[in-house]
Amino acid sequence: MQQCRSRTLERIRSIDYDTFCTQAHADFSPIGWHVGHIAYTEALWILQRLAGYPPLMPEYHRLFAQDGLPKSQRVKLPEIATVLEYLELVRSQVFEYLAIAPLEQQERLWKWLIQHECQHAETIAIVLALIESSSLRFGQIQPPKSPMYGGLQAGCSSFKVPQNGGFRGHSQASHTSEKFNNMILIPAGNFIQGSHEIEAQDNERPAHSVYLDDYWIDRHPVTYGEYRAFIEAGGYQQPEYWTAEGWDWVKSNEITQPLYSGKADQPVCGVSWYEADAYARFVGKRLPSEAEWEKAARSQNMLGEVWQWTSTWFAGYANFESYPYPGYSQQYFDGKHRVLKGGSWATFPWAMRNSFRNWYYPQVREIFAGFRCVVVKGA
Ligand code: AVJ
Ligand code: FE
Repeated sequence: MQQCRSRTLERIRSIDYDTFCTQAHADFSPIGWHVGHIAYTEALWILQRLAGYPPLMPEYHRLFAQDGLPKSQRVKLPEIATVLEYLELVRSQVFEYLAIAPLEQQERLWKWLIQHECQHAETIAIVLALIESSSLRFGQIQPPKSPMYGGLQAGCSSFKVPQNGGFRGHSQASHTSEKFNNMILIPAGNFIQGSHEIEAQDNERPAHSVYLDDYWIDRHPVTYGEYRAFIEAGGYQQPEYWTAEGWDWVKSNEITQPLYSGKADQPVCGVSWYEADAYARFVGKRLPSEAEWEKAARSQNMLGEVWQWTSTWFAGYANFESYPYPGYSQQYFDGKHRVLKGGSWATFPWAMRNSFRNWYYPQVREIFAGFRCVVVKGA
């Protein structure tokens, strides 16, 4: 918990009050709200629910609860120092309780809470990237550079995709035609999807066996260099590559390139599901299902570069049981969110594993998301 907290605080180390309160985008709350919400959530689940303490600072309930104010009204925040004091007050009481807590019976909730902070810390990184770029009214957003992005900057070096490295070779990997260059054959068979580990979120459970036929998957996420070919071929101007919904979205938002910029050998970052889906069609491939992604991840390192869109709608696995509250995952089983896998360079390690499931609307491109493609033989 302390390591996670240090990294959260490092991420907001040198921001000013303006940055703390800015709503950079209608879909994202200000950074200061996320900080207060991290504290509020820790107080609610550990101090109130586990320890049975009365509500701490109830005046913050409306402001920092998930179901409190609409995002646009989360901009009137206490001073940075005041919110940080709240964070510290909650943490000191939590650690006092930890000394006597029956941790064996509570491990799942404590591990859930760490991952809750990780997810909000990633959203903070997204908001920072959006704010940093807001002076650039045209063109793409530059990758974060300032020291305020400490963690992000370190991540940017691992952002680079090795031409042929990283993967030691699948036992059955082979290449047939050019289309299959830099693709790996994942042989037909069953694998265990999801997780029953104590860290696993409700939506990763229960672990279950899934059979998949042979398929080929990209060795690395699609790079800016590769994606450029799509842009230069007029991909954003030609409806045949897009779903009807995607084409409407591209036209009405005048989208012509990914939101974030990068070098030719870096993974594309800042594309919506629609763009990922259209590119895949352009190269005669398709997006992987979540299961295809997850099975491949068993034999390939696929974590920590960019989140990767899949063709799967976010839904519960058979016998899903919500935890710790229906609003965490179940509320989003609405057939309107697509699953993302893998984790980005802004994801803390406690919330990054092959079975982890992220979800967003298909038009969201502010998150650190790219994609890789799959194809089956004969397709
Ligand atoms: C899974 C990242 C979409 O940040 O909205 C945080 C996770 N849920 N607090 C989000 C979450 C409640 C969620 N995402
Ligand atoms: Fe939350």
